[in-house]
Amino acid sequence: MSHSNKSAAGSSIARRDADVHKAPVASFEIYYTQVLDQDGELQGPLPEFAQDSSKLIELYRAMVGTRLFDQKAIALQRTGQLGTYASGLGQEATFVGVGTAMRPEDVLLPTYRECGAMFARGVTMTELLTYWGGDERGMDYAGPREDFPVCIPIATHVPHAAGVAYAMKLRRQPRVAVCTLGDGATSKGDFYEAINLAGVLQLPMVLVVCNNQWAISVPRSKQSHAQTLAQKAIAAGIDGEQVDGDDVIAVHERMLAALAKARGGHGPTLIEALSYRMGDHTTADDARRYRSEQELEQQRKLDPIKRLRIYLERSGHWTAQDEEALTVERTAEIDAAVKEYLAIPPPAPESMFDFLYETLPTAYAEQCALSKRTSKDA
Ligand SMILES: Cc1ncc(C[n+]2csc(CCOP(=O)(O)OP(=O)(O)O)c2C)c(N)n1
Ligand SMILES: [Mg+2]
Repeated sequence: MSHSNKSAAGSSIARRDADVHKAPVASFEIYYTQVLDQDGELQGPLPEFAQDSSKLIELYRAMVGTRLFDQKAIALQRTGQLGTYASGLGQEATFVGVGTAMRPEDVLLPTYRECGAMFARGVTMTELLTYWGGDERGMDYAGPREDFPVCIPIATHVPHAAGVAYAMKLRRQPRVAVCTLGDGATSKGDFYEAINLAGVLQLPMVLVVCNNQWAISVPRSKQSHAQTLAQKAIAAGIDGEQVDGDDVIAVHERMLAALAKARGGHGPTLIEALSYRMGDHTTADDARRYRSEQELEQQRKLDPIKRLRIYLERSGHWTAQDEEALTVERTAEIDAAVKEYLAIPPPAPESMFDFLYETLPTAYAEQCALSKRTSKDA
């Protein structure tokens, strides 16, 4: 069909539409929340929790710690002391805002980029380094025992989160399952199935779509034709909203609201946190191959740490000396964790079978026995 034929067909559809009676039956709006803009200027009143400056300082310290850990992890990978690592550079406000809003009894189901949320939950730096060093024991957290391990397969943990939330609901527990996922993950069937269930069963669940504008080399514009990812929630009959994911105050505030709603039995919420992946996808990637330096330059202006620092300094709650002391303190903590991690003896090769199945199928049981014999001989 030629282009002109197409337009003719289009206008005939428009003519036919005008002939029939139609009335709107549903309409929806997606709200966007921002408290602190990129220059550290308040866009409205401070939420109640943020009126306590010590709370803001706690969030700031957590974001700085996350970034320093991230830099160290990349340096360790580059020097052959860590496996592939997925940096959260630029997304610290989202992850810290999410993790710090949860209660200890809630359950976090993260993907691979959210160390800021995991630290807030009580996962240690040593545990995370152990995991990224290729040792599954790093996921056997001493702290948040019921939080889920890092989920590498995209979106497969979203139905798990619905299952966890369903168990909480059946047991009448005032707890919430929080599932963090990427923009790319919202294209998976697992995601749609899980949010449908969350809506139907009115589960105590908060989904945080950490929209960092990229899914490896696929930009947001090629991920979905939908204007927002938050609106995907509407089709599942659940509330969806956007938040400035580089504004830790806004993220923390919207999380508190969604958690309270879920805990009170009023169902799930999907929060799309708009941010940007400032680093490569992982240490196995080179983002210069598919995105421009100009884009990165633009995004650097949105830096979540910079804007809160400006705000804290302007309001007289933070100084250059505080910054210096924080860097020294966090660096020492990270160095101690690295030392501890490097001293852990590597796992036995047969441990790869440990967490696969409750009862190993015969073929694997044989391989496991063989592996045990080989490692004893070695
Ligand atoms: C089921 C599955 N398919 C493909 C991959 C390969 N993969 C790893 S990360 C990724 C992109 C994910 O993008 P997004 O959900 O936006 O998360 P981000 O990495 O940006 O945080 C893909 C396709 C995978 N890990 N799992
Ligand atoms: Mg992404």
